[in-house]
Amino acid sequence: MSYKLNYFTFKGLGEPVRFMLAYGNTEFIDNRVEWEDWPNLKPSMPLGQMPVLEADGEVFHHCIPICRYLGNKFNLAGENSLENYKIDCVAETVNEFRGKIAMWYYYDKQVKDEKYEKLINEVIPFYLEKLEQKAKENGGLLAINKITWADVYAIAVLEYCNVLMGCDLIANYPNLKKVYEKVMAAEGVKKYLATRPEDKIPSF
Ligand SMILES: N[C@@H](CCC(=O)N[C@@H](CS)C(=O)NCC(=O)O)C(=O)O
Repeated sequence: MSYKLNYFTFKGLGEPVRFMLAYGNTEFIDNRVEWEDWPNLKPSMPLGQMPVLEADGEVFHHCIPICRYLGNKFNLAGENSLENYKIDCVAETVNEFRGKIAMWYYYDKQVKDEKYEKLINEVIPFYLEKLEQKAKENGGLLAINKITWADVYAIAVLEYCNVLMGCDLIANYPNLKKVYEKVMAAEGVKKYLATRPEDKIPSF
């Protein structure tokens, strides 16, 4: 069975899918599309956006639903509706957090400078403290007391946010560090990281 992930040449919304496939020890074609090649490819994508995963004879799009699908396949989902709600809720929180950082990153320099203090001193700590608390309650995992696709998703998103902010955002969050270490310790993830290309973030 062949898997092909189509995304750009940076982490962004593609990295959670790459991490999920790696965590599941699944060989995949990591199709990193150059920004200048995108206009030709865009019309062939379900919503004219990426990530798009070709797998199991289907074409999957939207990052979180793809991760949820892979989570179900790789035994990284919950056992019941409540557990699955908790997993979804973490993923949504992390996605919202990423959205705030990504929005800031793509402003022009003047607006970025104006908004930086609030982002770094208020917005980012607000989300990280909530997530730190979750990780504390679950013994170093975010949603429930077993590793789920939300943990893998969160760490991949965090890696992207670290690039955008130019620092290790969870340096002072010991329980989030535990989540990070658990995800990074997976054999498939270690293998993926050993050959992961450097990011090339286009200037949109
Ligand atoms: N809801 C989608 C959003 C995907 C999305 O915004 N993709 C952006 C890159 S991060 C994209 O393809 N931009 C190029 C374009 O819209 O032409 C998801 O969660 O995957």
